[in-house]
Amino acid sequence: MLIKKSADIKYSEITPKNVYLNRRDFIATAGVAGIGLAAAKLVPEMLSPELTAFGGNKLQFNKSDLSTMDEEITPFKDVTSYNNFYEFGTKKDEPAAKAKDFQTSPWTVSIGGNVKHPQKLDIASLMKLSPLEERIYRMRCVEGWSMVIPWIGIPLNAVIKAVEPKPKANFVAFETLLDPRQMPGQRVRGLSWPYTEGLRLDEAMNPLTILAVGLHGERLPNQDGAPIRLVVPWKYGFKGIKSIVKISFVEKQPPTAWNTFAPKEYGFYSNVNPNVDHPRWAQSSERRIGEFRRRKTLMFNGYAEQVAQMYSGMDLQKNY
Ligand SMILES: Nc1nc2c(c(=O)[nH]1)N[C@H]1C(S)=C(S)[C@@H](COP(=O)(O)O)O[C@H]1N2
Ligand SMILES: [Mo]
Repeated sequence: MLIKKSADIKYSEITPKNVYLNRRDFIATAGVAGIGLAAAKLVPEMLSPELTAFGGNKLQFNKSDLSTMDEEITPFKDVTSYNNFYEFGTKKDEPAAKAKDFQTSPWTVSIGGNVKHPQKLDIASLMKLSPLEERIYRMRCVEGWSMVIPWIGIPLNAVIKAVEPKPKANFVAFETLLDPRQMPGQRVRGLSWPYTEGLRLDEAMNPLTILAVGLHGERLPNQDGAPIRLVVPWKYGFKGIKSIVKISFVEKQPPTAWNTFAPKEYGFYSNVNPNVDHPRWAQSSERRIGEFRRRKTLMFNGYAEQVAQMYSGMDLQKNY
């Protein structure tokens, strides 16, 4: 399947059953915008993606029981204004400012390598692989700050089951879009572009691992990795690669952006671990965005019960 112009995409493709515009919202705003109510009732199926902006970016989703429920959610404002997305600059406020016009539609993710069914999927087809779920997760950046984010997405294992990995698929490699024209950070020296990340197949299959397409009830803002990004809550934030265009199933541990840049500082696994310090700073505590006190960082970011068994027998001082 080739990348189609948005005008060629049928509504059935861009809007699967489990994720469509919140119709009540659409009708309400359509009224305000001066579009007749009768027409609004008839035409949502025929709207172009541009027009759907009237209805906002609301997503329909189920609430997952894998959510972390006992912590205060970080406000939308903070989640969307304090970002790391080096393609749009290295300062925390740059992605929000510089990714404003980033084109995320149409968008295709190619999935291949050692799989029985390689494919190129648009975002809508990817979302159709599984009902959208909200997953509230603690997120911990290697720099020492953390947030609690209500992500919306699908389990990565739904994608993996659909493409059926072959026996040689031991790792999953991810790539961000390479487009220096749109991404000013890719025009300067730093990380090697495109940004890459990787997981072991069992980590990718873990029920906690999701591909996110939204947060706080809405489609992902560009600065948070639109239209689709990885979320692995027991690993440092940089494993959560943004704006993914390629997923490949490979035999050997794939190169990853930060590990290639500074292998002594950022390992392949990068599991949140208060007992393994970064060479230049401790990892034993963190500051939740919006708070001043420091919290103790938890082993596997508090998700040990769900993930620790994947690393039993591994030396986590060596495999940081
Ligand atoms: N493509 C890409 N993905 C990326 C990054 C990046 O610079 N480029 N930064 C990572 C880092 S260091 C973090 S902490 C998280 C931040 O995600 P957020 O801005 O949505 O909180 O994105 C990760 N994903
Ligand atoms: Mo990070």
